[in-house]
Amino acid sequence: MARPSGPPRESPLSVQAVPVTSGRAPEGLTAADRKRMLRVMLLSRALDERGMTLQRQGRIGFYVPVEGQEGAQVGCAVALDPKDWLCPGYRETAVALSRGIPLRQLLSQLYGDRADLCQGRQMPNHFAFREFRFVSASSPIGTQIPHAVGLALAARLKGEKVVSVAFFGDGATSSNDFHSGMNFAGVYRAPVIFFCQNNQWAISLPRSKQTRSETLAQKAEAYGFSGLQVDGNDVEAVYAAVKEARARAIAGGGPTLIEAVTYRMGPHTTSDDPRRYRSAEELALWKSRDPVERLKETLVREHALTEEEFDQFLEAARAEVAAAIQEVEPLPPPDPGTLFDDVFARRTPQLEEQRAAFLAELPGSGGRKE
Ligand SMILES: Cc1ncc(C[n+]2csc(CCOP(=O)(O)OP(=O)(O)O)c2C)c(N)n1
Ligand SMILES: [Mg+2]
Repeated sequence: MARPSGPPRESPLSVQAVPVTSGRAPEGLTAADRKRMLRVMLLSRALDERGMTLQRQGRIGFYVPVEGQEGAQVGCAVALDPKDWLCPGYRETAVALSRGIPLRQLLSQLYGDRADLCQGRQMPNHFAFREFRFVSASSPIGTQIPHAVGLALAARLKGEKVVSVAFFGDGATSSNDFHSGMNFAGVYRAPVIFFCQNNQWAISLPRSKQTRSETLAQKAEAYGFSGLQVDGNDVEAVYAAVKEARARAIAGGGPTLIEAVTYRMGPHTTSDDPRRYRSAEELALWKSRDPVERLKETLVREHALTEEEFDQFLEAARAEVAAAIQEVEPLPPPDPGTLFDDVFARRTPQLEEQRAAFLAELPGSGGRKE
């Protein structure tokens, strides 16, 4: 396994799984590609800014920020094929944006309005976009891991040259599903990438208390496949690591566990206050390793980007989010009658009966029946 070599390191940021020299993009990534990646990272950050305040203003009920993890998410998503399956958790908004899922659809899900594909039945941030192969986000920790393995095996049986990717956190490596999924994938050499964003915290539980293993990546060894640790705040390093894992999976070489070492700069969700369990110094240290700043600096150093252009990108991202909010916010909530849809392909007589009784109870229905 491509285990990080040498003694335990003081800073996980000294670990690089792939030799990506500063200022030189991995093969196949042009400056224009990296600027596009930067813009998606900024879009995610702009959405975070507004998502947090919309919740505080009572305009949406809940929000899960990505801030700090944009490099890991965008680096991974860009290295994939649009037909690859994505099995996300609740924090994969930048993955969704990278795949090209329209901002309006994400916002409609956050508002739970009539244009929301889930018709307001899911928690905010628990996206599902079938046409983008973005599987319904898992809230129970780790359940998406065996789902990804199953999708990978199904795709192989169908002769599709695709991989599936399970996105999960450091905390999920303690779940039963992580171990059963990893084992099954190892035994069947499933074309799957286990993409673990080690953001140092599982709500208030630090990485140091999650496991005695020196790295999360090394857990792959027990299941007989490759594990590697990559600097998750280096979008180019993540891209290269995922490209390599994908190529191996497609070639029949089996799964890879990638541990992207990163940091959740914001709260776990809008229901959390991280000041109660972590220090300002720790946050400041990781803010100095901000993946957005890092990519910006690289591009500026290469003369591929100017400070003014960066500011324009940020303003454009904020304007795009503001415009999408304006468009989505006036949309009405889902029609209550839709509650009985999507349970079965066709509503059963019992559901029809219940639906009619329910509609008749609605205020202003005047005993409405359909
Ligand atoms: C099976 C299960 N147990 C507990 C929870 C409560 N819970 C929600 S998020 C979370 C922490 C997950 O941490 P991690 O896997 O590191 O992901 P992160 O939130 O840091 O991205 C927990 C324990 C849950 N959702 N599901
Ligand atoms: Mg975590």
